[in-house]
This record gives sequence, structure tokens and C-alpha cells, in this order.
Amino acid sequence: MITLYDFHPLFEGPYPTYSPFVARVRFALQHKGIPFITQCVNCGEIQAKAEEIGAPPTRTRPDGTPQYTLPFIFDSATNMAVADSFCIAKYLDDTYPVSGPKLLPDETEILQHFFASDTSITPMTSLALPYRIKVYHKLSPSMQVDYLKIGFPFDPNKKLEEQEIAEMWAQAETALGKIDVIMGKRETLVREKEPTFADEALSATLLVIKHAMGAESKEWELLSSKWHGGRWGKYLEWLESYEPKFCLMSKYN
Ligand SMILES: N[C@@H](CCC(=O)N[C@@H](CS)C(=O)NCC(=O)O)C(=O)O
Repeated sequence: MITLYDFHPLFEGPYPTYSPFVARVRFALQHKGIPFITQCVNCGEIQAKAEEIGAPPTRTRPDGTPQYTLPFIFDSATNMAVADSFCIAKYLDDTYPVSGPKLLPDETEILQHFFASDTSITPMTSLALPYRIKVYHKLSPSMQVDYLKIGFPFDPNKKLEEQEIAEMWAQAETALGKIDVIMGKRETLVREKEPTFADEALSATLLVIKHAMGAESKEWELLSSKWHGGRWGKYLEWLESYEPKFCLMSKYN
């Protein structure tokens, strides 16, 4: 059985995680129909938990020390711990080749890696500050202290002006507009009718924007049903509801 290590869920719906990187892996496991359980980790416990299960660091801090990040998984069937969303998707393809769609077909792997680690995140970049402020205020006081120690530094009590939010929102529209132009009439990024890791990365970004603005907000309504012909709402819905044939599904727990 696979254990996925995630932050404590903060939002409603089938994908309540607040990390876009964990959301990709939740999509990946769900799309491949691989049963899994979730273990929640506080921001301050990431390194200790990773070291406990043998998950490697995913990058190096500016001071040269190793940095551990969520998501990571532990697979009791193989006794393997894997960190980093892309490496996890590759591990799932390699270890469970007949389960659900292949997320990283060989000839697409490098370009998918580039897209997932760069372009897929750009629609969220300008909204990262309001999102972090929102997440901060949903956490318990002790979790808030640890949350301020990860990611970029920010003032959780900063009041953003309407004009500032409008500008951030306009930047998100521009970033998504570039992806819209490149996708053209295609409904997916790689393969018709079946998700790949690139789709999971982009839809995780959309999901986090939905969390950031609120599923009922006028901003999300605009993005999901009006921007770029209303394609993004349908795209996210497809990725959220995709069920592989002949595979067991696993619920969030
Ligand atoms: N390349 C990693 C990035 C993961 C990442 O940045 N995770 C964040 C949470 S969204 C994290 O754990 N940050 C911990 C820290 O900054 O110390 C992946 O794709 O999994």
C-alpha cells in the first residue's frame, strides 16, 4: 500500500490539499487507480518525517543544506520512499505499468518535466501571496509559526488593495492565455482522452487558484467558465472526475 504524505487538508472537495505539488500526485494516484492512504505532516515536521521513511531531499537551500519537501510517498510493497512530484509519477509508471494510463510516455518525458516544473505553475505565480495569506489564516496558531518558515517570506497580515488583486488576477489571465494559445483546439496537453503528468500539473495549478479565490468567487466563475472560451472549468472537471477503467479507486482519508 502507498502512503502519501500531505499537509493537513484545508479546503472542501475531493482534493482538499493546499499544495499544488501534492495535488498533482493525488491526481496521478487517482488517475492510475492506485489505492493509497494519506498521512498528514505539519510544515515543521517535513524533514524529520522524510528522514524517518528514507525520502531524499528535493533541492539544496542557499546555505548548502538539503531541503526536504512534500509530497513524498512510501510504498510498502517495494519498501521504497520517493520524493518530488515528477519522480513520484515516474515511479508509479515504472512500478505499476498496467495500472491506469501511463503518465510519462518515454518520448514526452523531458518536455513534460519542463512544462510541469515551469510553465504549468505560471498562472499561479502572481496569486501566490494572497494564497499564502489565506492558507496562513486557516491554520492553527502553532502551524502558522511553522508555515512562515517554508516558501517565500511574506507578511500574513498584509492587506491587499483591490487594485493590487486586480493586477495579480490580470497576470494570471495572461499566463493562462499563453497556455490557451498553445493548446489551441486540443483538449489535453499530450494525449487525447487520457491524462498525463503535464495535465495533472496544470490542473493542480487550477485547483489551487480555485482554493485561493474561493469556488464561489466571481473570479473563479470568470476563470472557469468565461476565460478562453470557458475551457478551464471543463478541463479541471475532467481531471477531477477521471476514473481509469478496471482499477480500484481510493478515497481521501
Ligand atoms: N519539486 C518539488 C517541489 C515541492 C515543494 O516545493 N513543496 C513545498 C510545498 S507546496 C514544500 O514542501 N516546501 C517546503 C519548504 O519550502 O521547506 C515537487 O515537485 O514535488
